[in-house]
Amino acid sequence: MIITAQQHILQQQQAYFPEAEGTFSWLLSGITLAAKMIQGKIRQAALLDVLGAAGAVNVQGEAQQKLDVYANQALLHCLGLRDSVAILVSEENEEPVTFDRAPETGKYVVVFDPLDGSSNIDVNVSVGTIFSIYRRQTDHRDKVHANVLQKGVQQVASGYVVYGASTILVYTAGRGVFAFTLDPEVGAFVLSHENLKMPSQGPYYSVNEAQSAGFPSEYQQFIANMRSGLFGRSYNSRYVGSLVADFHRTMLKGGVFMYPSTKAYPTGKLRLLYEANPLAFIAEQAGGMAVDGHQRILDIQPTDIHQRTPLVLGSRVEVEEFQKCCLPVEAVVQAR
Ligand code: P6P
Repeated sequence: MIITAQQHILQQQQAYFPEAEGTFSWLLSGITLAAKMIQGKIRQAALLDVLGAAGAVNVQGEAQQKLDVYANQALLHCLGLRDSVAILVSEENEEPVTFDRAPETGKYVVVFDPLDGSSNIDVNVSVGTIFSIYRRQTDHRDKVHANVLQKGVQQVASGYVVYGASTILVYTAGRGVFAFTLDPEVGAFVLSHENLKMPSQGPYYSVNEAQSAGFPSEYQQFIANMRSGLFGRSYNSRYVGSLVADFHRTMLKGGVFMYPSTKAYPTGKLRLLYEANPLAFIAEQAGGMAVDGHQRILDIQPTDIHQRTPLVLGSRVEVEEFQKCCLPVEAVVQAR
C-alpha cells in the first residue's frame, strides 16, 4: 500500500498536532508542490537551456544560476499562497518576505535554501532544497527579525529534497525522520523510509581536504585519528561538494560531514538558519549529532539571518570523538 507525503503528514498531524486544523499539512504541501516544479526543471535542464548563470549575483555575492532563480520563485510563490505563512526567508533574498496576515492565521515562519549546491548543476551532480519551519512567536508578532532569529531547537519541522538519481524528500516534525521518493508516474512523493535512523558509526568522513592546511587543529587531529584507525575501524573519504548529497549519504550510511572554519570562511561557509539547523534537527531525530566545535548547532542563538557557522554533522561515535579533540588536553584524558 503506498502512503503519499500528504497522507503521512495528515496522519502525523492528527496524531500529534490535532490543534493544527490542517494548516501545517497545507503548508508542507506548498513545499512538496514547489519541489515537484523544481525537479521538473532540473530534469530538463540541459534540454531547456536553463543551465548556466542567470547573469545576476545574489545577496551572497554568488553568480546566480538560472535554476536558483526559478527554485526561489517557485518556493516563494507556493508558500506565499499558504495563509498559514507569515514570513519567508530565503538564501536568495537579503531581507525576509513578510505577508500581512493576522497572527491567528499566519502562524508559521519558513526559512529555506531553494537550491543548494547549484554550482554542481552544470555537471549533473545532485543538488537540493533545504527548509525549516518555526512558529511565529506570539510575543514578537510584528518583529520580523525576532521571529526569524529563533534557535534551531525551536523548529517545528525541517527537511530537505535531494534531486539525484531519484528525487527524495526527507523531513521530521520532531517525531522521527521520514523519507519519500517521488514516483514520476503517480506524480506524488511516496513513503520509502519510515523512522529513518543514522548508523551510530559510519564508513565515511566527508570534508574538502584541499582546504585542510587551514583547518583548526582539532579538525586536523580528528581526521588524523580517523585515518589511524583510532575509533576501531577504517574510513573512506567521500566529498561531493553538494551539502544535501553529502548529508543524505551520511544519513543512510553513517559517518561524519565537516565544513570547518577556513581561511576563506573564518566563521565557516555553511549558513546556520537554512543549512545547518534543518539538517541538525534531522540528524538528531535520526540518532546523530550536530555541533559547531563548541556547542550543539540547535542551541546557537542566531544574530543575523544569513550568518555562517562551522559544522560537524553525522553519526554519534564520530561527532563525540570530534568533541574530545575540541576539549582542553586534561579534559580529553578524563573523557577517554
Ligand atoms: P566547497 C555548495 O556551494 C555549498 O554551499 C554546499 O552545498 C557544499 O557543502 C559546500 O558549498 C561546498 O563548498 O568550499 O567545498 O566547494
